[in-house]
Amino acid sequence: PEMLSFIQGLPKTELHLHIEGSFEPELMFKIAKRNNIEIKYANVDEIKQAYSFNNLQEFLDIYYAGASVLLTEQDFYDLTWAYLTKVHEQNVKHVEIFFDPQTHTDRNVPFEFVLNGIYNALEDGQKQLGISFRLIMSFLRHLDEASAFKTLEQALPHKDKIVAVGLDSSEVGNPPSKFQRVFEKALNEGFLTVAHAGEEGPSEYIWEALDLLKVTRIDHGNRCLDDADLVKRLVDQQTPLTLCPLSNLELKVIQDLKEYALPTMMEHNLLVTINSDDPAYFGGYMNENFWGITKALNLSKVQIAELAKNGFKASWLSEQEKQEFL
Ligand code: ES4
Ligand code: ZN
Repeated sequence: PEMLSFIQGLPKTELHLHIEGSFEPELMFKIAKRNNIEIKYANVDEIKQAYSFNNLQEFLDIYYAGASVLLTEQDFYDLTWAYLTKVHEQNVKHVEIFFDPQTHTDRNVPFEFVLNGIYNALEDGQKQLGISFRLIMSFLRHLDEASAFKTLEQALPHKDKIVAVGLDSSEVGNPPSKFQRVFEKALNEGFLTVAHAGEEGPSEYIWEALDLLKVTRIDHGNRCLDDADLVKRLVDQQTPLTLCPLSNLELKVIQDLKEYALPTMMEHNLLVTINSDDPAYFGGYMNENFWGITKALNLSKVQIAELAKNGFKASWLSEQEKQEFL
């Protein structure tokens, strides 16, 4: 369809992407084989069958299991390179991606294998594919504060490579306040901060992310619509929300894309962006996310173009770098 080629042609950003969530079954089998690891599925079809989730936790259990075959620096390079070549085909010009070091360091994979594998691929992507990037280190919120502090210490020698810290994994019961002191140290060390908030958790968690963690963006943030004062705050400050439509659908945060509150958010003048979260698990990269909401909500070209531009506005590119796309 013509709308699909319009979406394809738009220069896009990706601001909410877990690199471990881009791990496609084909590559998972290849890497498991060369690392002599058995995976519990017989083939790619069986893996895809298993990707059916009723909530965030059901997904996370499978996502951590998948990531457990990643061992060497080359594995992390290959994972990241596969992602970059994929989004290059979709005209993505700039990415700001998460990695979850604790998922790997807890299995005794050295922090530097993870970081260097990912970072070297990002640098090659910049040179060979023209995709600019920023890297965000995300803490697993189901783990304790001490583990997050230890992870932050490991990142300190690599401030040239990591621009921000984030917060992901099981949201309900693990509020931003649990990591206030870790984020305070990260801020003092010069990192930007972001946090997943208001995906499954309540709007109070979004307030905490803003007030206690001093985040410059909210990842997801859907639940802000429950609180008019919060919406006003987000609009006044133009704090971006990194929305992930297919993720919300697959994790049953919403039951149908037709009920997605995106038009309401745009009417409120919230700075909303479209992202893929964990594309290998949720059935689509950037174009599929844009196409899904376009069909379900009957979006116009003007609206789609605005969403794509919002991605550049919400990014950490310099004002000068942004100008090319605004
Ligand atoms: C995640 Cl969708 C989502 N939510 C929270 N944490 C995550 N880690 C990877 N994907
Ligand atoms: Zn996420």
